[in-house]
Amino acid sequence: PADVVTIGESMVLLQPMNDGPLAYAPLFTRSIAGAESNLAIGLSRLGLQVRWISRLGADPFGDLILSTLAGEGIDVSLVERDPAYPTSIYFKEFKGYGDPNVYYYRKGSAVSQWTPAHVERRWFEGAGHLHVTGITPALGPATADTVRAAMIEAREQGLTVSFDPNLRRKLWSEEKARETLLSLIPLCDIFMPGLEEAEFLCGPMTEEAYGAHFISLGARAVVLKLGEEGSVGFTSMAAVRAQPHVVKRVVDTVGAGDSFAAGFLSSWLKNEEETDENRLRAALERANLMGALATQYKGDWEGLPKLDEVQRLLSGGRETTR
Ligand code: KDG
Repeated sequence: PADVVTIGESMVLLQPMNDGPLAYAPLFTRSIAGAESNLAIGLSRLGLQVRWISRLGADPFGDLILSTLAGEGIDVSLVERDPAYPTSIYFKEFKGYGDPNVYYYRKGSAVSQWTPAHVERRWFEGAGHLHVTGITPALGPATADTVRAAMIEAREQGLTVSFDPNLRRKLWSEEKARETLLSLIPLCDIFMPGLEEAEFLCGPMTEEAYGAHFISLGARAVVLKLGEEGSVGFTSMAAVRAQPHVVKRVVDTVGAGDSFAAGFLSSWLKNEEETDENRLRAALERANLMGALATQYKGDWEGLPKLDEVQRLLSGGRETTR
């Protein structure tokens, strides 16, 4: 049985070997990426059982994604292959400063064809929690309704649900994004936006006001990611601020939010008997560490830690390196 089910699209990722304009990049490394599978890898490395639900083309890149995720111990047995539509790809462009640019080639992908009719009871069977992001709703004409149907079905089966808005402006208009993302909040238990995403959704407010607002929309817990400032979490009973885990240099920010979410959920889901305050504190501390560690390598998930490393870093223990 799965602790966590997650639903979304993964792509083959081509990263230039050197920084600079993509147009002049002759050499690439090839990997895979996708917000939900990044989270799945993070959770699996932390010892949780994870099922990844998706669609892939019946093509070699689909094979690569499946075998990579299976190699990370993730249950991919319910992933569909569609011979009529391809597996997506995306490129990063490192400028030598700031966040990398990304270029998507994912219109008309196998996932873009998802409709609510694809949602199956067995996706959620035996599982305790569903994680979705705001990327999937942007991918095709009926993918927002598919995510909505999945959230409803999961809740009917007794799962809790987390939702990371993961705003991707390159995928849809601001109006559509705002309307759709706001409409999904009442279907989640844990809402995890970044500060800029919260502002995009509701306009400028204090952190406390964002917490109260998203709770009034139906979320039980709200987690605000503050980047280099750490994070804050809110429930109706508690408000907790967690200091950032400071790193010397940031190599690649892409994937940090997914790693943060994996850190948060891996702790939150295992600490049900704790008070809201203790539960939030432990989950935010682990989330901050995981988010920071994800920025230390190029690639969206390769640098994610295993459980013993996380425990050692959180307890201040020393590493035996040789
Ligand atoms: O959060 C990281 C993801 O954005 C990245 O891995 C690729 O899923 C992806 C996307 O749609 O940007």
